[in-house]
Amino acid sequence: METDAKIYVAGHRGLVGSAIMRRLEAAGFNNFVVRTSGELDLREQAAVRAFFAEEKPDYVILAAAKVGGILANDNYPAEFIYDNLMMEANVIHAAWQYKVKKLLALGSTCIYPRMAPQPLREDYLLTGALEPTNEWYAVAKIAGIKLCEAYRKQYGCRFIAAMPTNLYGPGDNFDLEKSHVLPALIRKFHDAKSSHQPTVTLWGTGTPLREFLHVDDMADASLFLLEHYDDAGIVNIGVGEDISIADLAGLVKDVVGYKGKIEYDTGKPDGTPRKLVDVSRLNSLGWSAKIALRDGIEQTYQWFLGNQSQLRGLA
Ligand code: GFB
Repeated sequence: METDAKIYVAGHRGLVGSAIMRRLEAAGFNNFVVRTSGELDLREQAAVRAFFAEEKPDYVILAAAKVGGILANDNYPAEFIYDNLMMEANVIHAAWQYKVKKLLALGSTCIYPRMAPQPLREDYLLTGALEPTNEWYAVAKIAGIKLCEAYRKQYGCRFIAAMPTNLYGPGDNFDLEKSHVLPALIRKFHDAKSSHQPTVTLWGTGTPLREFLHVDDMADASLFLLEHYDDAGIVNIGVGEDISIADLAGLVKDVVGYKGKIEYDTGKPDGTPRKLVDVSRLNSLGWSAKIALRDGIEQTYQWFLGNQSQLRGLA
């Protein structure tokens, strides 16, 4: 990729998009085109086409999405399927129409069947029933994968799709109802420590296992794939190991320095028991994650402390 190539990062202010902007700038890229969701609603087909006609980007990274944790997915199914379907269809179609050189679409490991064998290999896609709490988001993300494959098959588009595991890091959403588990744990333990609360309540049973990839590793993998991968098959992005929610809570509690007790609201859903991805395809291409979980949590907590005024999701 030429350093002066025009790169459109859709979702440039989100958790992943902002990390990708940092990584591309660090690599010397200097020609970006970005739009906030207020400036360009990616659900509006005409607006997306007009944007592509005007800007004609060389590369597109589709990091814009309607995202959220297990409760948000369960409570807002129509928004999760409609918004994500419309954004993907509009951006991918316009990328073909305006001859984008390469496009990277980002999905999620929730696309895999709830009870698929672990670790999850890319070829397990569509081999079984989805996890009920996020099947709407998953179907939308699977559609994004199929859009990339179809435009490659029919038009020869160099559109690739990557499936990251659960992500965390600076720029995350800390809203306690809509966020993912790791930022929720940071906020809950921090608030309980600051206000001397004796207990912190977490959701579910604490027994599910989750894999966590720092968003800076995700951004590095995204640039790696843009430069070195050009095929129809999806590529998992992960660290290759997972941790129980209970053990993760213990880790975050220790990093934050909270001394109280943890209890579980089993009225809240656990979601899929496990979703550890097989990262051998990406590793064989020459990339592997570098940021250890405890280091990543410590770095994220320091960022959380230093950015209280601009945190997303703090009421
Ligand atoms: O991160 P999370 O919301 O989403 O939940 P998923 C992970 C696990 O943490 C679940 C538990 O078992 C939750 O019950 N958990 C415990 C909590 N306490 C909390 C809490 O305070 N907040 C949250 N959010 N969880 C998402 C999908 O699934 O994974 C999305 O719904 C997306 O579509 C994302 O794919 C990556 O990992 O279960």
